[in-house]
Amino acid sequence: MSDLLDKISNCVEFGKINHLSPYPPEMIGQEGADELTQKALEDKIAAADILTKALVPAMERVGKKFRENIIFVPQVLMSAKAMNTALNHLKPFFRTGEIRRKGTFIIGTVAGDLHDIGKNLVAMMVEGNGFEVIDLGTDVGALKYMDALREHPGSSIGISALLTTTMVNMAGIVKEVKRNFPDTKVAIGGAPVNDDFRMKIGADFYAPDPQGVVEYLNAMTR
Ligand code: B1M
Repeated sequence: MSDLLDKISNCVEFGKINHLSPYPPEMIGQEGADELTQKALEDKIAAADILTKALVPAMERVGKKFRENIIFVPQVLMSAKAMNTALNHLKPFFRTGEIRRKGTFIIGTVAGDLHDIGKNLVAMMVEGNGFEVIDLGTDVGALKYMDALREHPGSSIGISALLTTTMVNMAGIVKEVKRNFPDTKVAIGGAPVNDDFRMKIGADFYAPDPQGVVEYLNAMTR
């Protein structure tokens, strides 16, 4: 069993989606996350084990390598694709409750801002670490966050900004969220923001990279 889980984990870490996928070149012709996850389920390996012993540790390794500049955005995207392919096989088990998410994370790019590459990376890494992710997209204001929080009570939220002209819009979102849902934890990130700004607007956490968000959310679920 652990051999199959190790193989799935490797496929996610190195971005091997399926048998036909030409990436990574050194794994050409090998089975990918798609076939191996299917095989694991047919071998009666618990879906929860596939998630917690193969996918989550793989995405953790990806997050750390990205943080240390060992890998870059394209490799993270391939890993996320492989992870999503595997997750598709696990979806029925989430629906039946056989496997549970660690929590729900609502993320968006702040109002006025259309940059979404960093936000998408954060969303993928958080999902790959076992959380449900509600991605509100770009140009997201306080109202959308409120609606999402009403629909998914108890969630944490994340706000991304890439412009010095839009980062200031985070303040209004944090204020409204804290006024209406005082227990909601708010994480912020993106190139122009830092921890000083986080303190100024009353958000709970600043992360410079996706792995930081994952570590924060994990710490809160313990
Ligand atoms: Co724009 N842009 N752009 N742009 N763009 C920047 C950000 C800019 C720095 C370029 C420059 O001038 N050198 C500059 C901002 C300057 C400033 O504010 N100080 C800029 C500008 C000015 C603009 C426009 C105003 C240009 C114009 O129209 N005159 C315009 C604004 C449009 C709008 O949003 N309203 C604009 C438009 C665009 C495109 C649409 C063309 C495109 C966006 C495409 C897209 O996202 N789908 C674009 C791009 C691609 C960039 C650059 C080149 C790359 C941004 C990016 O994706 N980086 C950027 C210059 C640069 O960075 N070299 C630039 C890769 C990404 C992985 O990094 O998003 O930082 P990043 O995310 C990181 C971390 O920040 C962190 O994790 C990620 C991974 O490490 N992170 C979080 C991000 N969100 C997080 C949230 C968290 C935690 C961590 O917790 C919740």
